[in-house]
Amino acid sequence: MNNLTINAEPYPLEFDPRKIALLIIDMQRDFVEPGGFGEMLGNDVSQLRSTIEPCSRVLAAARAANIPVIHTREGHRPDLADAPPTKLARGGLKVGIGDEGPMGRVLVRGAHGHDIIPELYPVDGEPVVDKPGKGAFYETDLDLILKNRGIETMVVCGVTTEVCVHTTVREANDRGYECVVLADCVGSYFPEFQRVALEMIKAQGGIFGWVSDADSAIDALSQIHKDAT
Ligand code: C5J
Repeated sequence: MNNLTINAEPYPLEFDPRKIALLIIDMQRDFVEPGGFGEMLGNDVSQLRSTIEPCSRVLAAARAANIPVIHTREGHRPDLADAPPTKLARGGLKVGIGDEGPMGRVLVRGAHGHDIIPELYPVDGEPVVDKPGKGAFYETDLDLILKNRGIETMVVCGVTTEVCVHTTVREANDRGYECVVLADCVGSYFPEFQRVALEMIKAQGGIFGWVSDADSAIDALSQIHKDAT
């Protein structure tokens, strides 16, 4: 199969359709629904909800193209042994990580709030990477999963743009992966951070990666589907 191109900034990204994956970062209730960790930090979580519809369209296109889809979740063991004390103390929250909240224990694996929202729920065969930090490569098996599948390029969606998406894209870039971040599929609680975080990725000739959008990604992924049938 020939290489394909996704329309992106700072310039179109060429990719091998056998070596591309979709990575969806932390689309968990704790970040996008009221009563979760995001809201406990003082954020208006409705700011992130506009990402759900374009993300679900890209997810459907990735599934139709039969490319690997990988989901991540930020959170901790129930005994919190993998949570740095500094992270637990940060913000001096009344109800914080590990405490009982309206959706169960905050950012704890197995809690209702920790899980992925129903609109983007993984199906069988889609790995879910549980990560204790902001970056999806830190203390996880994501790199191994990608290497075993020969992945070189990732289409990146999820939240939040300037925290877990940025950290992960930087980690991926240093490991030699090419990431294209879809502007309408990533979200921030702060409109200014959203704008600047996307600028930062594509500045200086694409210092960390590329920026595109759901429609452009779907166009490119639909070419894989066409070629394969
Ligand atoms: C944050 C994340 N913002 N998934 N996590 O704490 O971006």
